[in-house]
Amino acid sequence: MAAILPVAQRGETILTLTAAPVSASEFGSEWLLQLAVAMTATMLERNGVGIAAPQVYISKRVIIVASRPNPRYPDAPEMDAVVMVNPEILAFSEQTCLGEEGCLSVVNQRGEVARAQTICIRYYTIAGQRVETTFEGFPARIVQHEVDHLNGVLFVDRLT
Ligand code: K2U
Ligand code: ZN
Repeated sequence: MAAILPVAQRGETILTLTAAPVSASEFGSEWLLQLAVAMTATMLERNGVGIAAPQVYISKRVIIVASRPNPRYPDAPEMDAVVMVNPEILAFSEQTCLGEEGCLSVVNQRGEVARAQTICIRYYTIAGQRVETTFEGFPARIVQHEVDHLNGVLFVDRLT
C-alpha cells in the first residue's frame, strides 16, 4: 500500500521555493524510488494528471506526468506515468495555446493559461538515464505546469 502524502496548499512557503536538483548519488536509490511511488499514488488518489515533489513538501526537482482523457481534455492521450528527474525545458514553440488548468495545491480554482503548444525537454530517469524528447498539446501543458512548480510558480500566477 503506497503512502498517500499530504499536499501543500497555495500560501505555503514550500510552493514558492526553487527546488534543489537531485544529486548524482541519489539516482538508483531506494529513496528516489519510494519518492516516485508515493508521488504517483498521491497524484492518482487526487485524480491528478501530474504532480511535482514540492507539492508533497519535498523541495527536489522531481515531477510525474500522466496525461489521460478527462472532462476538460477528452482527446488527451492516455500515457503511462512518466517520472522526470531534473527536467529542463530546452525549447518552447513560438505557438502557444490557451487551456483550462487546475492544481492540486489550489483548490476550487481553475483558469485559462497560455502555454507553448510544443516543448523539447531533457530529463533523467530514476536510474539516471538521460532522455531528450518533445511533448505537444495537453502533455506539454502538464510538463510546463509541473516544471513551474519546481520554480515556485503556480498557474494562478500566470492568469492573464
Ligand atoms: O500539478 C498539479 O497540481 C496537478 C494538476 C496538473 C494539471 C496541470 C495543467 C492542466 C491540467 C492539470 C492536476 O492534474 S489538476 C486536476 C486536473 C486534471 C485534468 C484536467 C484539469 C485539471
Ligand atoms: Zn499544480
